[in-house]
Amino acid sequence: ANLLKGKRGLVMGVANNRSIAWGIAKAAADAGAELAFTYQGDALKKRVEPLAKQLGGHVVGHCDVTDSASIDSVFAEIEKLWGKLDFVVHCIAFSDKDELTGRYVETTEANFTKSLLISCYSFTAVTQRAEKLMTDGGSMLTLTYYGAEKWMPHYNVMGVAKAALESSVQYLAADLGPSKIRVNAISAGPIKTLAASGIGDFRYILRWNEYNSPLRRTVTIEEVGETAVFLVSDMSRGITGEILHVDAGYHVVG
Ligand code: 0WD
Repeated sequence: ANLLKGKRGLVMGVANNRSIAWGIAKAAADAGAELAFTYQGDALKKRVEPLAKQLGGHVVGHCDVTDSASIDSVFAEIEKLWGKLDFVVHCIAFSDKDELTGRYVETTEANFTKSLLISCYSFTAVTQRAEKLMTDGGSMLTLTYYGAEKWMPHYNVMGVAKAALESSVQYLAADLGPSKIRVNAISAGPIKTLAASGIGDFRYILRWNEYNSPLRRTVTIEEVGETAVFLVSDMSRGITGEILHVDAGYHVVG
């Protein structure tokens, strides 16, 4: 189907071909979207450039969301390239790995601040810039996890950051609704990616989901990608402020 034909989207957070952002990019390109990509630092540039090329996408530069000038420069590039924007996919999160194991109560102020800045505030910061380019309305999408809703082993400060991110989805949806910009999140089940490998006992969490989710399996980046296509397409034009679970149903388990 050509659900995204004529639409132009920015994809942030591709680290490699296992990234959720990459699953979304592939599905969006299959659906006819024209894509732009950012990368974080030179090490990832080498990975992102060939991937972007594979989908006929543009690389609009380095973006480290802790550096607001780099966010501005990426949006300036997009303005030059397209003059407007239809959707943004934000697949960015960070916590010091040492704090994704053991007890949440040990979280340091420095890692708390950095985790919330990168994993939560950056979506708001990106939305601020995107709003100006979404002159025909648009769709903002971010990625969250069930650890925002309930305690999960080892998720710790990321759970707190995701709770703040999910709340910000609601506030942003209300702010941007009058401009016909929708703001949603996908709450994905656990998937083995670079970021996930930093979480303690991640293999056990995958296994636990295989045994206990209603569909008795985990989900893939392709499945998250296809749901993302729906959420950034006009098919979902009545949906905003939503946290949509793509988790083989695990969220009903409790
Ligand atoms: O099980 C999972 N993998 C789940 C992931 C379940 C539910 C949600 N998510 C979320 C993550 O929390 C994140 O928000 O999905 C999003 C994408 O994560 P991913 O695909 O699992 O992980 P990965 O492929 O590692 O991409 C995350 C990327 C970074 O990769 P690394 O591993 O190098 O930190 O986020 C980017 C970076 O490319 N990133 C940043 N980008 C710009 N500025 C920054 C930053 N400061 N920090 C991290």
